[in-house]
Amino acid sequence: MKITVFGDVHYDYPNCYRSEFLQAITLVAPKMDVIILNGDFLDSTSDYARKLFQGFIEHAEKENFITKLFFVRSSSIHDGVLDDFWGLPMNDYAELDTKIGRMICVHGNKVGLYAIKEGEEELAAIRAKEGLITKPRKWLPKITPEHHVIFSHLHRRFYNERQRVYGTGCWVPSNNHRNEKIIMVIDDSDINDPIRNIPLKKLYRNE
Ligand SMILES: [Mn+2]
Repeated sequence: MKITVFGDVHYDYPNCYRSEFLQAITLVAPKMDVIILNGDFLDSTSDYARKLFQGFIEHAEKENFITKLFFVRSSSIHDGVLDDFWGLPMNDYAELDTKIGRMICVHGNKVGLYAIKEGEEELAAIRAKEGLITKPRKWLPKITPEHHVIFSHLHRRFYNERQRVYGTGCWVPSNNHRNEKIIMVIDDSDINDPIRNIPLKKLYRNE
């Protein structure tokens, strides 16, 4: 199974790398079985956000990847418009059963993930996963240490294979460019390197 995860797109935000995001998702979609949009897909609940979202859905229909999409909701502040599109598959998390183990995609705000200090985002995410294991949430499946947990929300890209904790980066400006325009691709048939963060530039080179 091939899965791609995009986090914190903030599609209607003025400085969103919107055309690059559209290029990235359109380029990877044909090779993917599932495309997870891991929360904060939108930035506001304005009419403009609704209109842009409608345009994105029409693009996904035209490019034949609409049936691959799954939306993970963050908050009503950012993802409130999604409620108007209740026909699309969406939930507060996505759980996937893969050959490399179970995988949970969730937006960090839902599970109390906040980085207090710059540079401690990965550690905060590891702690958040531990918190889910020791204090299971009613609305989430029971999380075990074996789960791969993919967080968005911090707008930081990180990858901790040992702890099975990952951060997705963002599609809006960040104080460090390495967090921007990241495509997370999971290929559970690739035993050596099943989870990769591919920067947009590299994606173009591989084509
Ligand atoms: Mn965000």
